[in-house]
Amino acid sequence: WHAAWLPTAAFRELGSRPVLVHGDGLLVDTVLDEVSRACARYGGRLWHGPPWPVDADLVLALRGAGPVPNAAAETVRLGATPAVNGTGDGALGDEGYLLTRASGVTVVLADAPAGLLYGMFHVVRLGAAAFHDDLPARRHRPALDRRMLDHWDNVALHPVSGQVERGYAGGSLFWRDGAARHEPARLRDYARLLAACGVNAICVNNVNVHDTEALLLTDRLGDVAEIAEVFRPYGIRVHLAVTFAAPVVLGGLPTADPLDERVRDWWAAATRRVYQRIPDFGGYLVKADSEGRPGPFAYGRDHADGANLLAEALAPHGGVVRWRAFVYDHHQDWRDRSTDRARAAHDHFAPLDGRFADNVIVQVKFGPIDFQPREPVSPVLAAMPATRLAVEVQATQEYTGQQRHVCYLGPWWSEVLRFRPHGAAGDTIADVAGAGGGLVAVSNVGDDPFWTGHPLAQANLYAFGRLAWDPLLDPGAILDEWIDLTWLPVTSGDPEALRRTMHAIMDDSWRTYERYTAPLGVGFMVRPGHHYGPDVDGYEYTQWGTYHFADRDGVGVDRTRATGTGFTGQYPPPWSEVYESRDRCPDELLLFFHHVPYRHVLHSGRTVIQHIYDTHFAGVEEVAAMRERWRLLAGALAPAVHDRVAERLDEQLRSAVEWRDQINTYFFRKSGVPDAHGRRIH
Ligand code: BDP
Repeated sequence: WHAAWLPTAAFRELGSRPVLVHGDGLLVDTVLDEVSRACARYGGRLWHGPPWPVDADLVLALRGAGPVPNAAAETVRLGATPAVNGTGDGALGDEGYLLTRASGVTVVLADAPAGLLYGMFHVVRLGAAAFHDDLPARRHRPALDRRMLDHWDNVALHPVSGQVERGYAGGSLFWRDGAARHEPARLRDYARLLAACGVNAICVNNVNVHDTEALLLTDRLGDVAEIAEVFRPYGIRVHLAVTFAAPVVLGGLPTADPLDERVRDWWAAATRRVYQRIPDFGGYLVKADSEGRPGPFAYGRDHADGANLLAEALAPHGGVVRWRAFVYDHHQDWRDRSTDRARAAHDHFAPLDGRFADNVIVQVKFGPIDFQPREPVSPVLAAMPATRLAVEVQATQEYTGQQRHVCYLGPWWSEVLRFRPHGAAGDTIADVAGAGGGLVAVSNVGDDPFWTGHPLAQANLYAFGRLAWDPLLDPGAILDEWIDLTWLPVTSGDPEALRRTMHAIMDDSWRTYERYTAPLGVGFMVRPGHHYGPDVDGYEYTQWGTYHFADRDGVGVDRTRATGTGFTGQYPPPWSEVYESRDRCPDELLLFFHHVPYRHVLHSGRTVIQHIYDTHFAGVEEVAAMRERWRLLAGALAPAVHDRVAERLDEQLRSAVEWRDQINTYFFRKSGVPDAHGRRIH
């Protein structure tokens, strides 16, 4: 499997002096393995002491694990002083490290083995810069302790969702046709990639837990233990999605009522068995009372009752239950204007704030609907201060081009993470996630030779890990790291030209995607079922919700308190007021919150209808330009990877044209307003 960031690249920079690794344990063995692979490839010498040679290029040392090499000893003294990091007491935590230069030696110092591993990957990212004497001494710690990827992988091939639900990168890395794949070598490479970008947790099966998958908790636990074995040396804890009905479907009980003694005992016993096999098991992930999954409602109980039941079983072992807030009625009557899918999560969960056990994490999709290319941030994230909340994003590109379109999501996630739901003086979404729940992405990886189907979609996986580690990183800089690690080692052309081209194609690709798809935050104009390509009215008159309300006069969903569904009232000020007001609402979300006439004038000065035409023409032109740029790289990259991207850009252009034409025609016919620039609309 090809062209993914190569965790050994920086070792090219090593000179003739050895690399000293200090410390013991499973994760230190991983560091040793990384360094010896690098030395085998690029030259250099690994030294695992003590005793220590006097000189070295790089020292990776555990503080408090006996005598350390000279340069590290100097750093230990530095590490104790707050001046080094400027912010705190020098504590490095379980995953942090100090990176510095001391007496011409690069030093990584950690208190725990995971810190050493992350520190080593940092050196790799820096490349030559890690060995310059002006390397600043800095302490690094993740902003979010929990950085998780959820795989929506089925063990058995599912008749509707296939091997991987919403998977666009081939089959599952873990499962095939009803059984575990038992391919540890490839899994190890995957674990290595994940650790290299900072991910420390995975869930190995689909949130929609079907019959075969339910058995992972019991009869098939051995398969999960085997996966955990591979991920453990990379500091990654394995989680399992479980069905709330497990006591019935697996335990033979007549009920799964969370308040029933037998049910509680069943979960306690099942969980005990899990920890016997997997002592560092992370916990459970649950989709309950959502899109047909079983849940506590059947017993007249609420989500706190349900989540606390599993929390109680996990607590003695240090596990967490991740309970998803993606709960809405998918059997709505489209004629009933009082139902609003956007409201559902807040309606269900906000009243439960304070009732969840300490080891419950309520996992909230970043937006109120469903991973659209543009949505406001979910108001649930501002409404549950007494609950640990995780923010869920979707790396798999269900609604963002399905890994056939280039759509670099770093800027979008960054915008979400920097959003301040309580206004300028309040916390960011990153702070909310940092308070205990962390960041989660639905994985975009499969058994495709390029890991992610579209080779450029690897950037989303990488950016996810990096933003989960530090949500304030600049997405452009993350892309730069990714280009450096992934592409520069495999190009035969001019590296700077390659870098420029990659940036030109990817930097703004999410906004390009937004331009040629559903306009101004209205969302969901996709083909029903598979969700690829345009179908403006595809969902409009179905049970799944009503999304755009376009008529001859205007378009958009009235979600105001004054005249609409009242959704704006779920936000705290100032956003409740900003979104309520048609004049103050940001352009990009206007149609999410308001139904407006086609000639309504945006802040940009354009009318809504003209905005629709202009952005759709522009979006297609941008894709055509991307395709041209990529062509220029032929010859600089291996044909297999160049062709794969070229093929997908052809499809992206075809699809963008289709989007443009359907959206423009639809709104031209509805509104009767011609394009101000006289362009042809069919
Ligand atoms: C939707 C997907 C569906 C998932 C669901 C979820 O279309 O396949 O099961 O989200 O998050 O976006 O549970």
